[in-house]
Amino acid sequence: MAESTEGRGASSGVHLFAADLHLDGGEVSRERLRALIRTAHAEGASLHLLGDVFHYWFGPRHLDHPMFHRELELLRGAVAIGVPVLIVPGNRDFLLDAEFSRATGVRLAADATELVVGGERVHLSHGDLFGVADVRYQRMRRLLHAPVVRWLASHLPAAIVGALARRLRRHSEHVVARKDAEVLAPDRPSIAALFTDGVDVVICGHFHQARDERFSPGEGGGRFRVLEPFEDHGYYLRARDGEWSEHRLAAAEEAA
Ligand SMILES: [Mn+2]
Repeated sequence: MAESTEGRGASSGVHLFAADLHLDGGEVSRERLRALIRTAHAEGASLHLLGDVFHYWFGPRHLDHPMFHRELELLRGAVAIGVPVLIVPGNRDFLLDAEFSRATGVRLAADATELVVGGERVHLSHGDLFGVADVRYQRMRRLLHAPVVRWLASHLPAAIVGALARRLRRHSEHVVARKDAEVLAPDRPSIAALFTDGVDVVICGHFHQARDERFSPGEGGGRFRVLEPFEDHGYYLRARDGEWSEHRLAAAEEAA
């Protein structure tokens, strides 16, 4: 099981949030991760990565596979120089587990976690849990999150699990292509319920369509942000003492 970091970590300082890095072993995504870590280090910030950090992750055996060795080295290096890194696993990397944490020093959250930033309660998740209208997906998600799947993933030979992961990915792309936007839209009542419960800000990724919306008082009155996928232009959200700002690493890369 993922190590839970549930509970309200009250934290001061600078926080950077990014989602959907979709690291694929290629240089472009890896260099962008490097730039994000460099930025976090320069700002003395903690880094919160909201899922689909890896385009696919087929369990602890992936640690031995050369595909992500340099990415893992970058994450390990970040933690080693004092950048706290938290990952909330997404639908593509839900098999990230305690072995990954031990190997990298990255903290893992469960499905969702909460953080207090500048006095505000911030709810962090990948976002796939908000796709409740998607009954088939949620059924598949429950199946994939069963302990037996984790057990299998840590005991099957890497080649077999790798082939399974690739097949799953093809399946998921095939299914997503047929879905209409309505089904893929985040479920408002689920988010409003969090606001009603006292959450001030809900941040997620997953939907691949950026959004920044203030809910009405009748819907709990919080702020709902879907982050632009980091993989597009290196987008990240920055919070410092209640001040929020949006950035893109690509602009800095182009200026360099
Ligand atoms: Mn996703």
